[in-house]
Order: sequence, then C-alpha cells, then structure tokens
Amino acid sequence: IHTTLSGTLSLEVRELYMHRCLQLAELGVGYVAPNPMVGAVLVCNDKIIGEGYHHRYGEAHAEPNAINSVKEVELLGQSTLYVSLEPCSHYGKTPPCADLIVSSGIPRVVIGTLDPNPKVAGKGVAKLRNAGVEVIVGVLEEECRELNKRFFIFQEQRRPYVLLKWAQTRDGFMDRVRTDVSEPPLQISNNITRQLTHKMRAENQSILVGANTVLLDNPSLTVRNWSGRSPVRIAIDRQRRIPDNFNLLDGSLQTIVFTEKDVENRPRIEFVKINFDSNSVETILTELYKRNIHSVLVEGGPTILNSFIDAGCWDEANIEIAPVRINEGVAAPFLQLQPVTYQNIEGHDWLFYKK
Ligand code: AOF
Ligand code: ZN
Repeated sequence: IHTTLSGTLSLEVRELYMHRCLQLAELGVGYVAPNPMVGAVLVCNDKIIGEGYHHRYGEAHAEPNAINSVKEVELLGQSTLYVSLEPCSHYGKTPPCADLIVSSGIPRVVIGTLDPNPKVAGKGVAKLRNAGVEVIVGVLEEECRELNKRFFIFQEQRRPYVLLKWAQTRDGFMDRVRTDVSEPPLQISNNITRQLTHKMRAENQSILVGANTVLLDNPSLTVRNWSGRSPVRIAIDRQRRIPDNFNLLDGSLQTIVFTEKDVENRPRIEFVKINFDSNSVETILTELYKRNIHSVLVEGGPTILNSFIDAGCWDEANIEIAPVRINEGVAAPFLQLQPVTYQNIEGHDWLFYKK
C-alpha cells in the first residue's frame, strides 16, 4: 500500500477504503430511508483510525459518527476521510458535515459520489475546497450510486424507485382463478424465496397492492421473516371496496389508500383521492414523492403490475418462477426484455430485470 507525500493516493488504496465505506453504509439498510446509506472511514498512515455510518433516519450522519469514533484525536490533522457520499452542506436534521470536517482539521477527503439532493449537489465539495481541504471525487462511483439507487432516482426524477415483484408458475400463472378469501391462494414460493420476499419488503420504504389482491388474500404486508422496519402499506382501491375489518385497515402501520371516493382519514390511514381516468400511475408516484417515500415494491396483482409496466413506470423487476404447471389461472405479466441476472434457488428460477 503506497501513499505519496504529495497527497495522491494510488487507485487501489482509494478503492480499498471506499469498499469499507460501502460495507459500513449497508449496515443502515432498512433504517435510514428516505435518506441514503452512507459509510465513512478515517485513515492515518495506512491505518483505519475511525469508522462510522448513518444508522437511522433523523440521526447522525456517517461523518460525525466516524470522527467521534477516533480515540487519538490529534491524528485527525493528518488523516484522510473516505466517505461514500458527498458530505452535506445544509442544516437538515443535523448540522452540515462539511463544517464538522473543516473544524476537525481533516486535510483530505475522498468522496465516492456527489449527493444528488439539490440542497447539497456539489455545495459540500465547494465548502470543503474553499476551506482548503483537498477533495477527490469519484471513487467506486458506480457502486456508490448502485447502493443508493432508490435515493438517486428519488432525488433526480422526483418519484420513488419502483420495484416490481411477482411469483409465477413455469407456464405463466400467478394464481388459480379464485373468487374470495375462503379459497387459499396457490403457494408458489418456497421457504427461501418467501424469506427473500420479506427481505425485499424490509429494504423498501413502501409496498403497493391492488384492491383485488387485498380482497382475495387479506394480506397484512408486514415484514416477518427478516429484520427491519415494515414498509408503508399502499392499496389502490378505486371504488373503496376494502372492508374495514381487513388487516390492511387495522391502523397498526402507516397506510395510504388511493381512491376516487371522498373518505375521511383515520389514525395512521390516509385516503388520497385521485383521478383514475388519466396517468393514474404517474399521479400515485407523485403523491408518494410528496410524502417523502423513496421506494415502492409493487407486489400485485396482475392488473396493478401491468398498469406500471404499460405506463413504463418501473426500475427493476424480480420474478420468481416455480417448477410447476397449472395449465390455467390468472396470467402473470410478461416483460419483453432479457433478464440481467438469473439465479436458481432450490429449484425456483429468480430473474432480475432492469428497465
Ligand atoms: C451526509 N452524510 O451520512 C448522509 C447524508 O435530514 P438530514 O439532516 O438527515 O439530511 C438528509 C440529507 O443529507 C439527505 O437527503 C442527503 O442529501 C444527505 N445525507 N449526508 O453528509 C450522511 N446520510
Ligand atoms: Zn451530513
């Protein structure tokens, strides 16, 4: 590992420490949204002397956590701070990290990628440089953006990141044809893929289903087989058909119902009246953006999934295919695309698509 006196660091060294930042950042998964996951390390003479990450929405950012973890404070003046996202320059829930870096006397900062949040967007770097801090931007940039793909789409496109998710049989059906909750749904997932679905719920800030799915399955849409927060529940219930005694309306979690009827809000349940006649998918995404929701997992059923696909409003799709055939039933959506990755999980195919 080689660090020159002029302050230029070899590429491997920068990437090594940035990898550590990304590892740390990921520890905040499921708890920081709609903020980004961010990790930071302080390095002095090729040794990590401090580490930190953003633990929870509303709490300290990665940089103060890393700086406060340093025991030998006198070393800060000779250290390099690595951080996966540009340090903030604004007063949000916490004071600007750029100011703290300057006042701590840290002479050099290596940044993974710029912050797309218009309140920051280059101003953090400017603040550091104006104070005489040496700044390098763009180390493992693609990885840093990928880790916070939800945050980047949310900030840059002013809408939540949209993930489609469904399970189907080998011959393309999501379920048998059913009329109500008295008939149990077809079990397509196995234990492992069911757990993966709960992991996806914990990783996203909201989960969306249509009224038909609610009426047929009475789902609770909570995270059960994984750690992390349960997502905000969202139902599209144009005619306001979901009965009050259904799990989704039990008021135990923040819930949003999109409908064309006038309905009074209740504790933790918001009824949002929208026009379903044109661009309803875009309207819904804009309403979620306004509520600071940075990602939405669309879990079904086929009508809702197809409306997102037809509107072109999605970012990725995860499709599970079980090795069974049922010959007839509720048709799954179809994507005219090649998957980006393919896995086999105990005999079930798991296809991952990007739009
Ligand atoms: C950083 N380090 O670890 C994170 C940053 O409401 P606040 O004060 O928590 O500010 C949230 C914004 O700060 C968020 O939208 C993003 O632009 C930035 N996140 N910045 O310097 C961090 N998590
Ligand atoms: Zn900050």
